[in-house]
Amino acid sequence: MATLIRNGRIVTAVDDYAADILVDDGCIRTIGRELAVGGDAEVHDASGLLVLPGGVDVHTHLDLITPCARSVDTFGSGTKAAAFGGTTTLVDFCTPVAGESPLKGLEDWHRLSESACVDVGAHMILLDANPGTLEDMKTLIRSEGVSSFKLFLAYPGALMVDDGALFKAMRVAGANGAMTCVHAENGPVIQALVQEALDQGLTAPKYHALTRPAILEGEATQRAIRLAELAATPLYIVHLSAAQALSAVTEARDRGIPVHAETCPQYLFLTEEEYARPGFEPAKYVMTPPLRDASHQRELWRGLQTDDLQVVSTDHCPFCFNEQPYGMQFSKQQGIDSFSRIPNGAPGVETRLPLVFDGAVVKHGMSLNRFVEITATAPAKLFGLFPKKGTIAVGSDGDLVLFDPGERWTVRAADHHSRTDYTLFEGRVVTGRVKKVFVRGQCIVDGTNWLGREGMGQYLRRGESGRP
Ligand code: DUC
Ligand code: ZN
Ligand code: ZN
Repeated sequence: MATLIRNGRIVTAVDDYAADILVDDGCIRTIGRELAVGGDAEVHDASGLLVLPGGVDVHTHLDLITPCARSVDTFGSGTKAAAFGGTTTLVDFCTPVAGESPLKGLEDWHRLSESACVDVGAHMILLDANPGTLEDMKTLIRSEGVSSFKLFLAYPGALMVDDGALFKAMRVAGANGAMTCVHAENGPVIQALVQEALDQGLTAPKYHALTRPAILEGEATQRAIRLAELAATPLYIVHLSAAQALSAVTEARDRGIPVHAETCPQYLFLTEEEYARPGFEPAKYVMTPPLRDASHQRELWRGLQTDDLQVVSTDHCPFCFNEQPYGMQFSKQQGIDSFSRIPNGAPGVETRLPLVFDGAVVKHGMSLNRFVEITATAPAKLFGLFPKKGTIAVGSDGDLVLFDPGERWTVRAADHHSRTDYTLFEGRVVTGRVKKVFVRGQCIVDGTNWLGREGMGQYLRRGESGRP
């Protein structure tokens, strides 16, 4: 069935104009004035609303299973939350079991992701760079549509790789059209600081932040950039939170090195003051990297304006604050006696678009085009999804968001669709609200009504990554 969206103000990363959009068979067929359609088309009036490309969030951890904890959103619940927040494409991190082939990890990820309500692609996390793993990288790029890999410079003994392994993986990625994503923190030094704190009996959640200082994010970011430069590969720094890390990225970009970076709403809107909340409540804000002081925030906003930062994604990695209803495995309460056992991560997939609109466009005067670029177009381009995703153009998927730029509303966890029992932004009043969401022409969100279904999301085989 065809879908016609009438009378909207279409905003892409480069355009801003009034027109109708006709979507047929999942794709945008025609864009024009006063389009005529047959009586069987579904017609939506977008008068007074912005028509945006569906949001693209390239950093989520749905149904993440680790030896200690499991993220609480399934692909069904997490993608439904994403849809209500105007995000119609996710690239989720596939985390293989240590010692197992990444190909086996992807098989398991596919099984879990069958319940997705919006379209999803996968990045692959690499836990080593053994000859077999390096071969698997090529298979993943060529045959599975996985064109990006994440490696950790943090978490020794669990996820961390050494510099040699990172360099080997970078070389394979660079030679085969893939992006290397890096979690940039100096793991061994953090480990020493954590041990020092624990030895002194300092176990409260705030010590999570105090043992992961910004300087160690800056150091690891600088190191990753230098290695990428030598390996001649595009690099993407995930969840950048610190001014020192941003200045390393800026310096490299100024020299023409293909370094890219994302930040996340939590780093743009929240500060380390959250760790002074009473009792165990700061555990809600235990994420990695941790929240920083306001001076970092100012730099991040500058970076978004100047394109030193290209993307705002969420790092949606949700755990419940309370043990119930899902059990301890899904809960922050595991760390009640020690910050070192609090699962790292927070929810955010449902609030990204409105929060960034409010912060960037309403409060920082960012153009609507740049807002679309950092939330949809740039991530789609960098990760091999453009122009199928990330824009409104003839031939692109009919993934569209009708957005009211003037509606003021209050963020409440009780209204959310994630299985998490809290939001980082409880009580925050924002301007700008998602009204309707379409995936490949099908209206799946209409105000507060859910019209989508689990399993309707498609797997996204991605093309070459790393080209802006
Ligand atoms: N890194 C992530 O990307 N997400 C959750 C925790 C972490 O360390
Ligand atoms: Zn990370
Ligand atoms: Zn993450």
